[in-house]
Amino acid sequence: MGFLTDKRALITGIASNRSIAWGIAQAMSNQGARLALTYQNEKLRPRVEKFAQEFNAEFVAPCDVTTDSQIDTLQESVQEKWSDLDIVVHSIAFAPREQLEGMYLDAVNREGFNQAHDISSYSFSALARSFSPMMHNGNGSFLTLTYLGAMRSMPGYNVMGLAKASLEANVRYCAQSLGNQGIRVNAISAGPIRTLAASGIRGMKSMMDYYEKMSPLGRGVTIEEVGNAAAFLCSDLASGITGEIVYVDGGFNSVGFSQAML
Ligand code: NAD
Ligand code: 0WE
Repeated sequence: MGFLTDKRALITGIASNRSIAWGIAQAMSNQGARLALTYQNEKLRPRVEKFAQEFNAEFVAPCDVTTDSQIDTLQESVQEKWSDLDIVVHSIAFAPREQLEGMYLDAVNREGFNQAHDISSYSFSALARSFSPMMHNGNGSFLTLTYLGAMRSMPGYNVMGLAKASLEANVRYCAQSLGNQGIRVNAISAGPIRTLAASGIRGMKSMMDYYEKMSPLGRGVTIEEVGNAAAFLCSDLASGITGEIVYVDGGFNSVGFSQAML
């Protein structure tokens, strides 16, 4: 018997078997959760359908979070299939690629700013508003994924850092909004992991090397480790935790300087 036995979890953001959402789906499934997976577009559909089979997920459904009607349609199909819901995982971020290069002030513009904030932060509120009424049994849980670039400036992360700062505030405001219904809202701030979203980023190799040297654990973190923390945070074991940003980063954020750098 896992600690998520019979919990129904809706998981967004799987694009490959390296996706953080894939690690979360696996960990939740290992703990006995019942899964539903969403895919962003038709290109990703066959892949997500294959993963759904592997995780024994009960259904898959499309959801591009830039469109209100797709969120509404997703809510209707989850309502129809399950009627109750326990867990929603938001593992979605996007900024136009040219925003993630060079100096922040050279890259940022109104459209890039708006798109990053819309997809990476607003969409979390939209899902919280849409799915919280389905969390009937008084211990529902929302989870999103953030990055240290919300708190510290990082070369190239640029407008995504502002969007993640907004997302982290979003976690606290959603926690306030939903607390009286017993619904908890948290985020995991993960260390850098080689996923599609981290591919083709200039300087990623040196950032990962520095991170391995600086973090107390002396290594990177895996999607399995993020998945396990996610499973815990969305379980009744974490019933006292809400509005929180939990770092799963090998301790990198806690360090000023490391022995290995001397
Ligand atoms: P990924 O590329 O596997 O996942 C990103 C997902 O976002 C994809 O599944 C994509 O389909 C989805 N997405 C983008 N735009 C969307 C839209 N309009 N509608 C619906 N879905 C959309 O990469 P990942 O690293 O697993 O990213 C997942 C989350 O983890 C993101 O929020 C990311 O910021 C966060 N994160 C990643 C790292 C890292 O180093 N990889 C570190 C900390 C936090
Ligand atoms: O949140 C992220 C990346 C999110 C992301 C990635 C892409 C690549 C493809 C958002 N939008 C896009 N748009 C694309 O067109 N991470 C935490 C991973 C990441 O991205 C960085 C990092 C790290 C770490 C960008 C610069 C510096 C560090």
